[in-house]
Amino acid sequence: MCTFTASKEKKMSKRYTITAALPYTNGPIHIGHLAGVYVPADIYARYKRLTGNDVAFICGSDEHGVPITIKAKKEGVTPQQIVDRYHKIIKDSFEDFGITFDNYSRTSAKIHHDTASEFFKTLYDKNEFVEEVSEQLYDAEANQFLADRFVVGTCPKCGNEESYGDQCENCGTSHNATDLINPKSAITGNVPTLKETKHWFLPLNKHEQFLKDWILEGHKKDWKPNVYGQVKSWIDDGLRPRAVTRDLDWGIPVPVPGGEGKVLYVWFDAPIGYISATKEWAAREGKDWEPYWKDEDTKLVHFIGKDNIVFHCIIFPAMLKAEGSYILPDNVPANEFLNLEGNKLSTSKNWAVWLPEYLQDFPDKQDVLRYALTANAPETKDNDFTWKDFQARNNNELVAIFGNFINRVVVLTNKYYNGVIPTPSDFSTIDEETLAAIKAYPSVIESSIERYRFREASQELMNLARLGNKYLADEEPWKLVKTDGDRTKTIMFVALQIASALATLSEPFLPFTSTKLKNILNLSSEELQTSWSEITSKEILLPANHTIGKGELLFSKIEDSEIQAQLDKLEASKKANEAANKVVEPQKDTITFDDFTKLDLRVGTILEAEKMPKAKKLLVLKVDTGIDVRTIVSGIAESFTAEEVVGKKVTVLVNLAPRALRGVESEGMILMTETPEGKLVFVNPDTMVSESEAGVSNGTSIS
Ligand code: B3M
Ligand code: ZN
Repeated sequence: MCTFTASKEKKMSKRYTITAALPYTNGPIHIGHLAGVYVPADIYARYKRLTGNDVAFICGSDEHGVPITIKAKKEGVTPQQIVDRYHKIIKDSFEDFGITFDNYSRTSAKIHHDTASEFFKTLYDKNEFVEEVSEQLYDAEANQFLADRFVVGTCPKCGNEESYGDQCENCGTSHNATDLINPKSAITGNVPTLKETKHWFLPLNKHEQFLKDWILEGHKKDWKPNVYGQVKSWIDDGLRPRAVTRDLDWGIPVPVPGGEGKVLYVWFDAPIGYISATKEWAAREGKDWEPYWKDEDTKLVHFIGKDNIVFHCIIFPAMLKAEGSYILPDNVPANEFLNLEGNKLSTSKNWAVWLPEYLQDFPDKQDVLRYALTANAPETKDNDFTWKDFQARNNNELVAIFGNFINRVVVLTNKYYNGVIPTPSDFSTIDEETLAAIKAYPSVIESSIERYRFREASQELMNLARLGNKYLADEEPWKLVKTDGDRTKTIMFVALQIASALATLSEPFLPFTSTKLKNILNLSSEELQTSWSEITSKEILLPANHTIGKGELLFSKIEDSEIQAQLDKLEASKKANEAANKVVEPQKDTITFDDFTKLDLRVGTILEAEKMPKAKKLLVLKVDTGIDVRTIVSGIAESFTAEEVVGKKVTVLVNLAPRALRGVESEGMILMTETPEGKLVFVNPDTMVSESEAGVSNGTSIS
């Protein structure tokens, strides 16, 4: 549908290469990814197509890198199995969610390996790398170098104790693994040693002046302050050479002499993935890929999250500049982070709303999530997603404003005129004003989108629906229909023009709704569709005598119970996490086997028991140990009464030195242990399972 409306655009078409960060293929997509990257990128791409531009919207799976190797190790499968699994899950969920990539590729594809290798070789041949043998962190036990996420330590910049080797997720700083304070291997937990190895470095220092001129001078005004600020602080700190190769076995082999057994750093190959995915798409479409990356008239825009800023604004541009034949990004509108119900989103803690699960729970509500995430997008600061807000955005805005307006227009048109749009008579001042207001919306929304303010843009769209509701509420056609047929026709005609504009303007934000609405308004032919710019230029959007379809609800209310079910799911994740992270009292010092054999443990039977006078905790027991009957004073009176212990079989330590308690000599000890809930129980010989059955011994074993 977007293609034929686009063809009607008179405006000069421009070429756009729009990229969205390639997700790591070690888990599904969650709402943080959607809000930060994919929803704004899709709004932008749809809008650019709709306004008649030539768009390549590019993404794909980032299938190299340590996170994937770690996941594979954890599951005992190969990295290829991991990426095959998640590539499919991610790709399918993007499609179901209506993200309109022109190509969703993957970095394990041959075209990508070839493109990245060639890129590396070009820089190598141009002497753009510095080759250096240096000492890198090494885990002797795991027999491997510790690059990137294989090493964890304290961030030299912010003090976060869980920084990765290449980047701190807390402050976003990107560093060399050897910069970490107190590094530890993520594989064995060992303190790494240093070992010499050769790598190729991209001398970022060499590109410092160019980066200063291009970004600090050239993009001060048009780049978002959060992006500009991060880049500036990086450059101000001074740029250093960055290793772009790694001693790992999963990745693209280093294609030059001496590169055997080494691979390209994932952040070297991944952004080249945008180029290979464009090539793959162009080949499929019978197009030439090069103008999309090499023509100065092409506008290149990278949509990313804030943790990717340095790679897209400093390292990748330095690579492109060094190569020499590529254009540079026009803008990198990175978003901040989205939190969930007040806590950081976390894959490992399962604190997330996963897209595949969302699509299962709310199969026809893609637009609701798109809208909730856009209206509350973390554009200038971190933001919080709450299920209550999600519900409110749906019930109070999509249902009560947008849906309600369309429903009233469609129901009344069907009721009064059998669905045939009436011919208006003279327009009143309010009609004229309303029709003029509609014409202003495309440029109002456009201005927000051009500044990457998608929240604002989505609110302007909602304002048009608000305007429609207010118009109907003020003009009250349902009252006038009894007294003034002509006036009613004019009102309904004007209201239908608003509905038609909403059908077009909602497309980038609410694509499923837009399609539904076009169907309801019966806008199947190209003639009847209004393009973005025609909303402003055309006198009339929906002509009289056109017959619209029957009503169909665009949105439906989300009930409290549905929200509660989602909150319960999160609560369950929290509980599971707490259980997994429960701090257990550290065990006592290790004893030797000899120590253990000194214990003489016997099975005994309690023959008599009585409370020790004036002692809360003590019972005085007579125990038959099999060798004798002896007195044992035991501190169990708070857990058991004297009556309930008589007759019990117990485990007795019989060679403990006798000691007097409150004047009674105790000649041994009854073994007790605690359940995980902290309840005291006997180590009961009758119910004891064998060690092999139990997996672990509960602290005593009787030989
Ligand atoms: N895969 C990082 C991420 O998922 C990385 C982006 C690559 S874009 C070239 O956050
Ligand atoms: Zn940090």
